[in-house]
Amino acid sequence: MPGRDSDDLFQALKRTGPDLDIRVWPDCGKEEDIDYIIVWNHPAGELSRFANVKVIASFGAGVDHIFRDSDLPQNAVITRLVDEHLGRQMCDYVSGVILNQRCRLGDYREYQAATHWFPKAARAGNNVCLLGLGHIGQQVAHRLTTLGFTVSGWSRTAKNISNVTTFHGMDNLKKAVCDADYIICLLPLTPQTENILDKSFFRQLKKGACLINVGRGGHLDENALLEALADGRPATACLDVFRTEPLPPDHPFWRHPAIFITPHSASLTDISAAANALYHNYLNMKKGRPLLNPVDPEKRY
Ligand code: OXD
Repeated sequence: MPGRDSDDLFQALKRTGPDLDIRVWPDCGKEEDIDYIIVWNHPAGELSRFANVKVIASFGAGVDHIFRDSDLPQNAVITRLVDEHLGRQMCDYVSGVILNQRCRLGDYREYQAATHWFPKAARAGNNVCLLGLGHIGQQVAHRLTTLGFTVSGWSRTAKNISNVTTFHGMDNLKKAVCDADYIICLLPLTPQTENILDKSFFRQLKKGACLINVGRGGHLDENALLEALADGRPATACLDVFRTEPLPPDHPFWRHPAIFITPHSASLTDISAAANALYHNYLNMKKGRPLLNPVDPEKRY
């Protein structure tokens, strides 16, 4: 996990599994000793030297950072993190953003600065469309229906989720999003979903819609968004993920009045929950039991 302090994870893993022999990259000792690797944004080509690795475990829900590397060990299974904390935080974030917009809290912040007393009705629009109906997407859908929103969702393959109108396949993307007041991208980043939020996508949106991207920066065509905002489809965007992170200081998104930015913080991996899940899967591997949350290398999620 280059650039990231892995000491907290090291300590948490040691507490969870005191018997573990843990090496922290780049001090890995003998490469052939290593059978389980935990990664986040590793340098491409680095994993292929571990000939005995059986599991490559993502230190997060996404695995696109692993597939960026075309030189992965042949027989290793890739796993992703699935835990309640990640889903819960995402539900809080998305519902927070939507309710904030609906109650116009951003406007009132500005009025306050100008000592301006100006009550306005809450913003209309109750339709939310989720792009991506995996584990976290379904949790978010449930939260939003509980809050009284009308929720629809779009995914690659057909899904049946109570209280959610579902669509699937590229041919139905337009139908899924055309009535939405809020569009939330929670898709995995794969060759099929890269740049899915492009010019033609924005043309399908309702005027005044709000885009929330909590998937990956690679889903979004950044120039297309800037043009689309000028046309009001969408009228606002809340972005948590970017092609380059941290977002460079001179990037136009920082100062755009219709863009709200958060620093890839919508849902942060909880160290002790992650250590438990990683150790549990490590034991599964050691005991020859099925691994939890394996990734399909064809689908890449
Ligand atoms: C993740 C993330 O994939 O933090 O878990 O983006």
